[in-house]
Amino acid sequence: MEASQELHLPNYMKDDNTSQETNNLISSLPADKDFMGYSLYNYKGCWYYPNTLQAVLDVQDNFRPQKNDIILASLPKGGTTWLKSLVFAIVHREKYRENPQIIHPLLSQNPHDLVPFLEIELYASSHTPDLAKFPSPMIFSTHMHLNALHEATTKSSSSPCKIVYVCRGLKDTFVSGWHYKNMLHRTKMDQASFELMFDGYCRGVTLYGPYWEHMLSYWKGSLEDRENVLFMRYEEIIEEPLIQVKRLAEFLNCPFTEEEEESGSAEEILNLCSLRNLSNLEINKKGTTRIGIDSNVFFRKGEVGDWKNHLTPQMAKRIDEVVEVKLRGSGLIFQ
Ligand code: PAP
Repeated sequence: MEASQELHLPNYMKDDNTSQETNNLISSLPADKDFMGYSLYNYKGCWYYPNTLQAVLDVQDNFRPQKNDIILASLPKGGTTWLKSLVFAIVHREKYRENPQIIHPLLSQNPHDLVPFLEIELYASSHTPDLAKFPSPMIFSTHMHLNALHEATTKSSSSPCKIVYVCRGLKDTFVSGWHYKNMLHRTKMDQASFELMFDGYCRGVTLYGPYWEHMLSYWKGSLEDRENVLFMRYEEIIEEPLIQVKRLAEFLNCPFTEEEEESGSAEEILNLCSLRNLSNLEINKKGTTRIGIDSNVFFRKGEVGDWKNHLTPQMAKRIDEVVEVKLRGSGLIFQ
């Protein structure tokens, strides 16, 4: 597929919002192309499109979280939408329980509009966005590696904020990303594109890749600072949702009370945030998120092991081998 083909392109994939200084930096960086022919640049071990890199640099220069802020970090297609809805529902649960006449925001807004991306939304449109307009505690999200995010968070004058990370087995993540790409660009790509995308993925040349480095940065960060960095896996939320929701609430210093346990508050949150519930809402079926992406592209099957329907045994073997080698010795076992 040629980059010149007319496709629906989100801003983060473009190269029209970079400063002269960033252009100079870009010209000195290792370059490659994604499977569609769009240029990616490697900055400090991570691949970015030009606009994404610009926004990441702006986050690093200008974003200084406060102690009570919460950052939801995720591997792209690793469970971002689910984590956003769960954390929003957990953190703001009192507000909506006390005011049952207020419609819960998750019923009228896409989770991505409730928890904005730092670099894909806020710092993509301004070097210094107005963050004061968000309710406290502020919940932000990012796909940046932890070492890139730390360039901002460790420079904050206040104590460290909480960071929750979610990722998913890399074969399912790839397949989810493939479907996302087709829906995002409103096109049906062919088998050759599928294979090209897979090759780039296994080489680590994909936006925010290599994904194993992404996972490792948060894995190590969570081991070094258990109080402030929580490492979660999509599969474990699927397997034991109640345990994981409670774990999340405890980590965020808002554990479920005994009364809430008895009244089934955690179960209610899980139902509200379920794929079935969210994907059937009008707003998520027909709406468009603030960053101009159709809301429905974030919801599909949500099945563990869907890769078996798409990858050949050879492809599965290739990615398993890459991951095994890259994660070896880290203590992180993730296929
Ligand atoms: P993003 O990083 O682009 O925001 P992200 O939300 O991480 O995407 O990934 C989308 C995947 O999460 C989809 O998986 P699938 O392609 O294998 O089906 C989507 O279906 C799944 N997903 C979205 N919302 C939920 C949810 N509420 N519960 C469980 N899975 C969900």
